[in-house]
Amino acid sequence: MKMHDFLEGVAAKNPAQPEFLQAVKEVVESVWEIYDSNPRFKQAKILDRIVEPERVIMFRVPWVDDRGEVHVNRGYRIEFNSAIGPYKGGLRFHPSVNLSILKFLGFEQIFKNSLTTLPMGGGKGGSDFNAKGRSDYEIMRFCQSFMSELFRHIGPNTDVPAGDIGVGGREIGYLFGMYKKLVNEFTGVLTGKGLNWGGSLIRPEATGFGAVYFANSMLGTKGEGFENKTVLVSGFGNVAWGAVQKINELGGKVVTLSGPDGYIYDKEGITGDKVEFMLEMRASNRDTVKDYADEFGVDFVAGKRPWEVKCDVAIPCATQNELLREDAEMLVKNGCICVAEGANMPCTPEAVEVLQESKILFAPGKAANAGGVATSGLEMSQNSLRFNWSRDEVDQKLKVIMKNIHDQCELYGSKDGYTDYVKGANIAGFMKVANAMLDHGIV
Ligand code: NDP
Ligand code: 2IT
Repeated sequence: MKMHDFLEGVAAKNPAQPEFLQAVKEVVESVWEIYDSNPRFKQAKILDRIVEPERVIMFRVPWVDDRGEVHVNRGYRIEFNSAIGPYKGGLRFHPSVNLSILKFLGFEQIFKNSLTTLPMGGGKGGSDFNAKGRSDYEIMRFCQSFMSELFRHIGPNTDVPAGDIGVGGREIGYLFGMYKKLVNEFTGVLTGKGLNWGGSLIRPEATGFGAVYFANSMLGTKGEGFENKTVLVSGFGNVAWGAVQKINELGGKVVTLSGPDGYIYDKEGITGDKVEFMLEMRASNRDTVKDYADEFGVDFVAGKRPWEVKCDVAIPCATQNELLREDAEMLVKNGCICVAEGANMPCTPEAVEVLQESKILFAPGKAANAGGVATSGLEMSQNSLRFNWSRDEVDQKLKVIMKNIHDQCELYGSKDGYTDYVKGANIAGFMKVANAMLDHGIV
């Protein structure tokens, strides 16, 4: 079979799932040559099986708001692949959530988790719940209702959810409380937990830290580092917050953040109290980054993304498809030398093409943002050991994992002096899962 025919088949089977098909196409293009030349993979139809989730769960989430009105949201859990470990991946609460977005995220998670070297399968879940303007009690009641169905599908050795957009420490707390009540067990069934009840040090910062460690390794291949670099960050959530801290620590200067309302430009750099203010913005449920401009008297550009600002490095940390072809062209024109995806699939395929053709350093999310789930894996290890590692121990392990992922990308993606991190990450992630699937027979 030709690759084109295979992709046509997946598209015909999954109509109206553009994000999922986008993610599948990228992986299949990277691994096709290896797949096609391996009779064992083909005979076992590994690719046909890997693009089909093992299980998709969809459920009703009814809840009552503070005024007594009843709302009904839709809940999901995609249990995509358990070849190398229990399903593992975040929960996203955002009004844009649908089956296509969660299947894309679950699919990416398979290869990302494989790259971490830890025993975790791939999964993702969430709901189209909109937290904007909601009170803490409303968020709590929603989380409780969501878990009152999800609990029967998950478990510390079955499926271990965590946070993603709209799900941070507060939401994980409400979800965990309900799980514990229903199952009557205290286990590490969720990651991103509070430090007093099984959480790991560094987990809140881990995705952003990991992305910056990864970008630092990329820069290192050119004899560069973050020192005195001007950096664009998008988003203002969990990942952006961790990235800003680590860039500051390594001597870089972050000059932008963004939200659904536009972006802020802070030419002095986002440091000190301004970094802490990001947490307030995220917790306010107001969903506007303009609050930062109002608080600190910096520029706010309504309705735009930050990619027009001159920079050395860009780390998109908001959401999928937020950096388009014309943005990539602008970055290259302005002298940007490195783009590392903190979010999942923030760059469109056209943007990736521009960046790679310009031979600037580009890393896909499944490699660059794997530090979050890797540290979730470390949280699971600590829970199993019934022990807590120090901040430094976790950070050291995270550094080693990110370095290892960088090495794997180089191993499988380097050719003629240029590293194609997309190809490298996809092949390295795929091989381990595909071989495990072969070992398990046709199941
Ligand atoms: P948060 O909810 O903490 O922050 C998300 C940020 O992105 C907010 O600024 C949010 O604004 C913005 N955003 C979300 N959707 C949109 C949209 N449709 N248009 C514009 N802005 C949007 O989430 P995280 O920081 O956890 O996640 C950010 C990205 O990183 C996501 O792609 C996620 O999948 C990825 N990621 C997260 C990991 C984690 O451990 N948390 C690990 C690896 C990757 P708003 O709230 O207004 O939508
Ligand atoms: O996209 C991701 O890797 C996450 N949202 C983190 C998943 C996890 O299980 O920690």
